[in-house]
Amino acid sequence: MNKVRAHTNIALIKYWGKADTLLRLPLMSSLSMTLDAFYTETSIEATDGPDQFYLNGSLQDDRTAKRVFKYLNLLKQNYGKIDNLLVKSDNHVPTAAGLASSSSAFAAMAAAFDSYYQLNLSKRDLSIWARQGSGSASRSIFGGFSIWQKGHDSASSYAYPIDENPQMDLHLLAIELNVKKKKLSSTQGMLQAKSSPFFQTWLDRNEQEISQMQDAISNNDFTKLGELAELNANEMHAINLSAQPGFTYFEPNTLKAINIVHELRSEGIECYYTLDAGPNLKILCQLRNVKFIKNRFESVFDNVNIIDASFGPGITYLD
Ligand code: 2P0
Repeated sequence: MNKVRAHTNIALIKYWGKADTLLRLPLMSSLSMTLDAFYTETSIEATDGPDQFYLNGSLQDDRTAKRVFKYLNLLKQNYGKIDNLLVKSDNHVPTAAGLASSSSAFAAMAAAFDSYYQLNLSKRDLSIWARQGSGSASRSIFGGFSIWQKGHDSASSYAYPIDENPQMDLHLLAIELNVKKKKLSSTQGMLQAKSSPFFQTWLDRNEQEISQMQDAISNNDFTKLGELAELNANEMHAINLSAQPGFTYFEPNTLKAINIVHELRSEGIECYYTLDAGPNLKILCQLRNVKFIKNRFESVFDNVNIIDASFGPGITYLD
């Protein structure tokens, strides 16, 4: 067996726009935090039967399996492999609800392929391959904080770690307001976002936002990190709202949750939010406020599931 675990990551400076859809080359660099609480475990082996993909124990025969084997065929072609493959993935993360399950999924997939065929790929090459499965997966090869540099072609567009064992007091509370599959895929959302009159401004600000976030990290400045992450997420969602036609991943409860963050801050409880291609808010806070913030959200939303995450590791080989 050759099981590999990869953790999801949350972008603090986001990837939202592609230069090349097929190769998943981004129009901007992004910076993320890998999370301990959400991960995917995947194993790959050759089989005498047909290609088969099991997700959480069930055989997939829909477009999920098609996407996986289309991706694995790229790897097979590149490395001269002709086997049919048996792929088993277990997702410890709500699938497709803006908690970026594809980031851990394709990082684990690339690493499991490498592991099964003993290709001994470098982390950089794994990041390049993971990126071609799902852009954000390029960053999940690494733990802690990492940057995916946009590059100018496939060979130069990969992630690298900034700090794989950060000492920063930083927690992310994932507020699961809705775990249903999202209506608009990230690929589609990114395509549509390009029609916003503010899209060029979004791109023009990227370099500065990355460098400010790097400074916040190296200065261990939680306040700056939170402010920058919240602003960047708001910019991304403003691009969506102002696209033509406009769209949004927000739901009524998303706005309700944003208002709670505003309220908490006005009470002197320091916290910030970020959100991705889905309605679920992620709160950035420090350990001393985790309990208080959780209690507040639980008192407003009945039976809401809140997951407390902090820094997770890069890809891990399990057996
Ligand atoms: C990110 N997101 O940087 C951004 C922010 C969501 C919002 O990357 O189309 O599944 O497969 O390359 O990586 C989610 O999109 O997109 C994502 P594809 P992916 O994390």
